[in-house]
Amino acid sequence: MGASLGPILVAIRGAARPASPFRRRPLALVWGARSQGGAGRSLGVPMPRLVTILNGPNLNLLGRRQPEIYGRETLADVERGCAALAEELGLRIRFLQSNHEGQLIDWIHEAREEAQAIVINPAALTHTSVAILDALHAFEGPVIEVHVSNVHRREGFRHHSYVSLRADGVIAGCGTQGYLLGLRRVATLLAA
Ligand code: DHK
Repeated sequence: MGASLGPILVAIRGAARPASPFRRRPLALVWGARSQGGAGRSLGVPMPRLVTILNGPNLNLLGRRQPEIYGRETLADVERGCAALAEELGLRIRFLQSNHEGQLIDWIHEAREEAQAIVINPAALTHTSVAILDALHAFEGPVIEVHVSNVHRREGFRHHSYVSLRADGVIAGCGTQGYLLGLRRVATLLAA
């Protein structure tokens, strides 16, 4: 039994429930670690679903730039809060930030392969990026758009969102709590 076969991924509960737009992929995966010292202990344990949380330009400065608009919580604070809530909800997160549109698109493509849902604050790219919209159209699971500030109470150019054409839900003006609300919504949609 010394051979290390690595994790085994097994799809379970495929088609029994009525069709939901978010059930095109298997509901859950079971992973069995015959290696990694697990000795099969995790066989049969459902692997938590992965939610990719994406942050666009300038959000690395959250908590320091325009705190009167975006608040004083940093992105690291937000990540910690999301990780704690995700655990409570039985989810995993991959939390990412980039100032570069192409990098965000690459991460959306990666999410196609590995994640069951996306929570995205595209920041200023919300209002300009058809490319991010197209990438999100290529993603099959739920997408929740988050804005820390109430974009509708701000300059006119922030009132239009390309991403909203794809998003299953939009949260704006709830501060950084919007990310947590987004995660909760994702959990609901994935369980529906
Ligand atoms: C963040 C930004 O950086 C702005 O460009 C958007 C969004 C709003 C937010 O509220 O999180 O217009």
